[in-house]
Amino acid sequence: MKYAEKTARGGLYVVTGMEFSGGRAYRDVINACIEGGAGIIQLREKNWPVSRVFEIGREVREITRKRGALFIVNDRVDLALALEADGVHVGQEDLPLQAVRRLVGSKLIVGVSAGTPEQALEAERNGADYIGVGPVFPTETKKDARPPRGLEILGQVRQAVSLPIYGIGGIKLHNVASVIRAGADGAAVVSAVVGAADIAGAARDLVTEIDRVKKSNHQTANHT
Ligand code: TZP
Ligand code: MG
Repeated sequence: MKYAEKTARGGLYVVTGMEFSGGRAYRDVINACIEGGAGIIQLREKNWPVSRVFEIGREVREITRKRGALFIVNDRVDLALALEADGVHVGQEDLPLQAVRRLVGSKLIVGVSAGTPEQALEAERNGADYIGVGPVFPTETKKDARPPRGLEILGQVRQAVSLPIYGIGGIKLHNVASVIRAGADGAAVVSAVVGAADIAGAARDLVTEIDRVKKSNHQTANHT
């Protein structure tokens, strides 16, 4: 697949966190996410030794390649390259985007977390491919998360950049519609999918809801 074809365009983006998956095998969790319609899988295991993340990453690479989902590695450019991932995701406290770009060229998708429209704009100017915006709602998953920024931040970032935007933080089936209506192209979730009893079903419900709102946004846009 050429780089140009590998872009993050929105939809459901699942971020891993195996502590939420109740001991289920990584392979089964990833397969179920993709089965349910997740287009992007991010490998994010903050507390594991890199060697273990690498081992699991090889499995995730194999499954995502076979099934046509994008594979993004959190934080670590070296791991992303070593695993032949499709991309890497960096936050404001990771390696700066310009340094990441120098290392990966146009070979990898680079996603950046932004908590303000200014950070999002800077990321766009420096060559990010998509922006993760949050935390939108309160989350138990990221212990060091900043206070929730609410739906307003999505509208502000939407105004500031034209890149695809993914809302993240506390997104569930009952509030995902509001995230898309506020300006996000997609939703990034951990617990709503990885922690669900029926992972594929939870992913499918979120995808259906995202698609439904996008369709109605599109129709509204065409009639104004
Ligand atoms: N970054 C901002 S909030 C968050 C991350 C990784 C965690 C999101 O997890 P959940 O379970 O979807 O609230
Ligand atoms: Mg990070």
